[in-house]
Amino acid sequence: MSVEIPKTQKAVVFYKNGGKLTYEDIDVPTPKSNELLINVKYSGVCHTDLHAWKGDWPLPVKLDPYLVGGHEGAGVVVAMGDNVKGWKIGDYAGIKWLNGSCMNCEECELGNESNCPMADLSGYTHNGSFQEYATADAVQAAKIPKNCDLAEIAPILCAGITVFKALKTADLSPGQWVAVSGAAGGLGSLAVQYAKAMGLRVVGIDGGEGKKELFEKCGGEVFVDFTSEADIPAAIIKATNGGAHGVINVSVSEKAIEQSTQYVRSNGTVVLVGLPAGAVCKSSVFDQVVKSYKIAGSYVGNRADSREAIDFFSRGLVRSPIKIAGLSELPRIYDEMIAGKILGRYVVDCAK
Ligand code: 8ID
Ligand code: ZN
Ligand code: ZN
Repeated sequence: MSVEIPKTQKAVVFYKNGGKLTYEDIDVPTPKSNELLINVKYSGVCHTDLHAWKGDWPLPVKLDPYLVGGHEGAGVVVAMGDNVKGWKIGDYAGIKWLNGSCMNCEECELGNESNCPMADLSGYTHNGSFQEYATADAVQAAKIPKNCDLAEIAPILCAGITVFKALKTADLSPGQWVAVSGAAGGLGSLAVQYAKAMGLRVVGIDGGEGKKELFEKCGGEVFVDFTSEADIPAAIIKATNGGAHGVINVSVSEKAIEQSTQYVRSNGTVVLVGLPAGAVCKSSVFDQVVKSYKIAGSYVGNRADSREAIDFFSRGLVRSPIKIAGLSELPRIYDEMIAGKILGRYVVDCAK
């Protein structure tokens, strides 16, 4: 089976960090021997895409001469390189943040591919999913079951996988309390649902119009509004009768991260996921020793985490709270993200 592939396509690109985001015609890439060419139907818009455009992390983005962002791409395989195994034309495939890794270093050998020093990142070091046709290493591309809606599954490819792995990192048992800080954003609204599906009780922290309603729709139990609650740690300790057993930090706020060390329960785990520019996680050494809590970083997930997170979605245990827009509307979506006004996740239709 072969599919007609155009020579050029629409994409959103930028030529320098913080520069104009232009909706323009660019060449359709040719897959390397190890790569799939995916006709991207929909792409989620992650806050990481905003960091990549701003250039506010200590890791430079690839600009040669431009970058195509996006790393939550869901689409259809239309071509592949000669060395690709296990895929066929017409399969549904997902573009993840981890586009490819060396598969040879100790981290790759142990299944920690996201920690590979040679990791190739979609929408950061490798042109991503804000285009109609994108390439992905066939080993890391996500297999998407045919029963899945491609718009709805898009956010699972970064946000879903990331929060699923973060919840595993928190090492919780059914019935325990997990706090999700940034609970109504893209990652947060999925974290609440995965946590619920794992039998956990969820306290959420976020603020702004419609956030509490979305949190409750996702299955959250207690909502703390950071814009009106004067003592957030005290409110959470009271609601959970002693503090959250685990905390998933998905806000883009250094202050919120520091506060999470104050409301985690003794022997609990603070998981760092959100990446506010230049942030430092301050933890009182006295409190950390006496309460014996842990602080752990969690960075997307490996291939097994990806498959499992997709499986929760395809079985209907989690749903994506999405709003669909056109790819050309990306600059407006970034403005809304900067203002903290997005409920759940924006997904862009790459053909519009
Ligand atoms: O693998 C990883 N570690 C990984 C993967 C994917 C994304 C990390 N991230 C990072 C992103 O780069 C970003 O820094 O996670 C962060 C959150 O991504 P997102 O969920 O895509 O962002 P969002 O949709 O804008 O949601 C952020 C939420 O945080 C709330 C906002 O209201 C919003 O709902 N928030 C903020 I900003 N300040 C808060 C505060 N002080 C807060 N919530 C509670 N307290
Ligand atoms: Zn992401
Ligand atoms: Zn490696």
